[in-house]
Amino acid sequence: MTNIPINADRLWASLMEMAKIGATKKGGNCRLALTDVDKEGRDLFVRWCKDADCDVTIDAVGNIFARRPGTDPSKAPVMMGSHLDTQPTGGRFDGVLGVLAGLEAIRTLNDHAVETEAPVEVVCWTNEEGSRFAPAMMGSGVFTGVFELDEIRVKTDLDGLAFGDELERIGYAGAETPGSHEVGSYFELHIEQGPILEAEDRTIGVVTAAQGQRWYEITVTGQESHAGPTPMPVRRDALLAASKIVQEVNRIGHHHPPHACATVGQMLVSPNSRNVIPGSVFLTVDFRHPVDETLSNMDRTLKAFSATLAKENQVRIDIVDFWYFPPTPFSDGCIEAVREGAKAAGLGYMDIVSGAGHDAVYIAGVAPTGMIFVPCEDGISHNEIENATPEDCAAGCQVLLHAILARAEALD
Ligand code: HGY
Ligand code: MN
Ligand code: MN
Repeated sequence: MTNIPINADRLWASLMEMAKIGATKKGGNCRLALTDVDKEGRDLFVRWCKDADCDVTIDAVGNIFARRPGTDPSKAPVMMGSHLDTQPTGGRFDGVLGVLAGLEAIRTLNDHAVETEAPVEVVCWTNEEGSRFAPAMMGSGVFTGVFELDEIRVKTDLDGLAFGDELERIGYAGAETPGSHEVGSYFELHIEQGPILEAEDRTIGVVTAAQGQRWYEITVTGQESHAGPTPMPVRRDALLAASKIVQEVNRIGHHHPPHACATVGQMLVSPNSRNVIPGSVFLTVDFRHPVDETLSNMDRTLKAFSATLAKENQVRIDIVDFWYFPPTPFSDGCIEAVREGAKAAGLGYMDIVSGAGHDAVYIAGVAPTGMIFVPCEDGISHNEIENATPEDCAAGCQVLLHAILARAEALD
């Protein structure tokens, strides 16, 4: 039963149809969370789920649940999913593959009139990317109690628009209380977003864990003054100090090879005028590592460096610990179901730790959870050129179907 074939052409057609929404000139997607194009993508997904005879419910943070009934409605559902929102220069597969592969698995069960004891669901989590509204993984974070709904609703984007208002504006502030929805187990198919599977020539990544993350918001305050008459020795140049933080963040990343990652992704310079010495700089730092103690070490190093830098450069440096989650292991039962799925499909596979954060990290806190990776071209993601092959997408979907069928009869 677990080897019924998914419809690879239908999956690819759905991916390409969704990719038309928020399509960018370089062939990627821009569907920032809670924008009109995010709504358009959600609406299409909901329509497809209803066409597949699913019951669709939406919770108060906008998570969409599409349920295919099982023979025993008292059993908690086996859930699949990911996200439809993208980065501003995002690709056509990050998140989307997991949502539409879940839909394809349900369509395949319908095609073959397969009955499962437990209900099977596909979910679209709200604002996984954390680009327009930070932090990331908001929908799954509220669902699992990591974030309070009220604290998330008042988060604003760079234009001062609030999450809660935008969610209502697009019509996805649902009635269901986040977290009241049972989860028997959860599987997320995702592109790897890194180069390992391609380099090792494996089709399936059996994801054993996700590395931990620490996000910081740093404000450097110096003194604006005239770029002409202000002598170099008396300047309190916020951008000079900020640039030294950027260098140090990069050094910290290189200091813990091979897994540590350290990135400054956002920087806002004020007043951002070519003949004014910058008085203030806002920048973000993203640290990641699979070992929590190393992540703490990176944290301590950054803060010690910044304290010394502030004194030496006569600037003020405020560091906000903006977001943290520890390295997160996935459940042995789900990992084994993924491995069995890869073997049953005759696919090359390997264990892998996720460098990226995913909604599965939070769901792992409330239910047995597993992830499946497939390669993406040159390991590139969060980039409009992000690409995956129809064959790899289909292979990942086949393993997903196998894994959920194995669980839909026998839950942990
Ligand atoms: O940042 C991440 O790892 C994810 O793409 N939100
Ligand atoms: Mn993603
Ligand atoms: Mn992403």
